[in-house]
Amino acid sequence: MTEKNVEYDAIIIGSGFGGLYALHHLRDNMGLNVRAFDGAGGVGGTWWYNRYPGARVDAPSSPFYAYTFSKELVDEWDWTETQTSQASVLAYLEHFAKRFDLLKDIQFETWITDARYDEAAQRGPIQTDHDVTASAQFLICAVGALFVANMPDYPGINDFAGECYHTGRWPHEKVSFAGKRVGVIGTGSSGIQAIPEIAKEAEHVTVFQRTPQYSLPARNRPHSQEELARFRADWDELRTSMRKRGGWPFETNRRRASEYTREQRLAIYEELWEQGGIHLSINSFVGVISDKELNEEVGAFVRGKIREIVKDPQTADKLMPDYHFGTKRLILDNGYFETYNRPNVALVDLREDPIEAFTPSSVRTKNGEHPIDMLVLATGFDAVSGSMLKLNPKGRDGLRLEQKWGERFDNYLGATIAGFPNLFMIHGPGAPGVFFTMPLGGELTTAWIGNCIRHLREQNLGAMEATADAEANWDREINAIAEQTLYPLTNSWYMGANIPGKPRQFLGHLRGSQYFDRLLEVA
Ligand code: N01
Repeated sequence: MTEKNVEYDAIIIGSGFGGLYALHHLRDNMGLNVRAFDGAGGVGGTWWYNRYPGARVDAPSSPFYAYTFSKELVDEWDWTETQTSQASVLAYLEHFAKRFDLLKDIQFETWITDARYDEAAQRGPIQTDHDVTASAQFLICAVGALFVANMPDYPGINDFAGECYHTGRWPHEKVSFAGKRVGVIGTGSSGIQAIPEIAKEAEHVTVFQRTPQYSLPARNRPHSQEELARFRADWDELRTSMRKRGGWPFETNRRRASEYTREQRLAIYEELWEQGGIHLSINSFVGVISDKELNEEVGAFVRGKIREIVKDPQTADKLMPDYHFGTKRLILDNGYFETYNRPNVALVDLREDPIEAFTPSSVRTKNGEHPIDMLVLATGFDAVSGSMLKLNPKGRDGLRLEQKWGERFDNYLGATIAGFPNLFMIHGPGAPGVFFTMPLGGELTTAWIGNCIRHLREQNLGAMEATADAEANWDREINAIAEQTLYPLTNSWYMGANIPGKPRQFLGHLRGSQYFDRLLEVA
């Protein structure tokens, strides 16, 4: 498609949960002239890319990991399982795009190669790799918090001659593991979801683990019609509840650990483990993520469970997490630890036996050689800041985002950046992102962005941007919250610690409900 200098009110980059809702809201509720662009071949964002076997929503799931604003949509979509599969989430987003007639305003397979701010015009011109140029008064970056794949750079990895896939860039055609020796690097949420599925089919799986992880049983199960009917009947109340309770609709337990004996606490952990999901984390006791002693008690409980499940004691030893429970993203699995009881699965602990190099047909570690036919990289993402830096927009006076964010991801509210007028981010650094239910978080952020736009237009103002002071105060505010917890003590993608050289900075807002109150206050 060739289009030159088309003028829009707003350009949206990305058509995942955030971008699709932004298109609907700005176009249909506010009457703006909007165009969305996406490098992918269809809607879905992260759900379009992450098609690896076993991919499922690993949060308090359906119907809450979904749009909340339209009761009709809630009524007409039947979620079948409590932990929605990737294919179902993608089908839902495709349905959403059709139902709200969004596809006609999205240009797929088109990357924005240049996004600038033109001070004189108070507009942002863009260029794409498809001979399309356009401009808009507002640029909405719904570019995804987990998009830019982290590719390990082991010596010789590019010489590996077998099939090689990153979980975040999984092929659309079915990948067959049958008869193959598969090496998997990475045991975060993606690896832990994929490994049990791969092991069911492959001849042999070797898991290369850098950090052993806490993972809880997902206990995925079908939804009953009665359950869905109940959710629908109570929808308005549930939605309000999600907004108030950090994205989760139900009351969480406010028990104080000190009021229970150790035996009573262990009995409670046991019960919550059986319930599965994230209950052990959110429904056990207040302070699991901030009180070291209590945190260690829960961590020890989970380690005990891993030991009970994994039959070989040496393998179990290697699987023992040694960081503070919950300070890396908590993982929900479907039979992950059980997988190590299979005869075709081996675990390599990279901390004692590091990878030295790849050959065309194997991974060579300090202690030996592991022949493989296929390599699966479940090595995660340059999270949150990475996708904005890939876009690398230019602000006032040609300031490039990579210059501004060289040492710190300064911004205001995770939504705006000083020096970048009229640019808005959905789930930017410092926004609640994965610490809140992302679809609802996107709706609430978009409502705020829409109100900013409305205000500017009503007041006949051309542009708005954050001040440097507001950014500095905001930085202090979100860090003060993070520092009340154990999160900053752990190397995780939340801290930017998974990417060599990335500035160490907590990348989220831990109190989602308070954050959205704050947005209203700022407005
Ligand atoms: O990525 P990760 P992910 N050599 O960064 C290891 C969301 N998500 O794709 O822990 C060896 O968590 C790395 O080791 P370490 C969710 O928010 C959601 O799994 O850094 N290993 C780690 O084990 C999640 O948190 C869902 O020491 C290397 C792994 O690779 C986020 O996405 C499903 C390495 C990466 O784990 C990211 O999850 C999946 C190297 N050079 C994901 N580099 C659903 O809700 C990295 N590792 C469906």
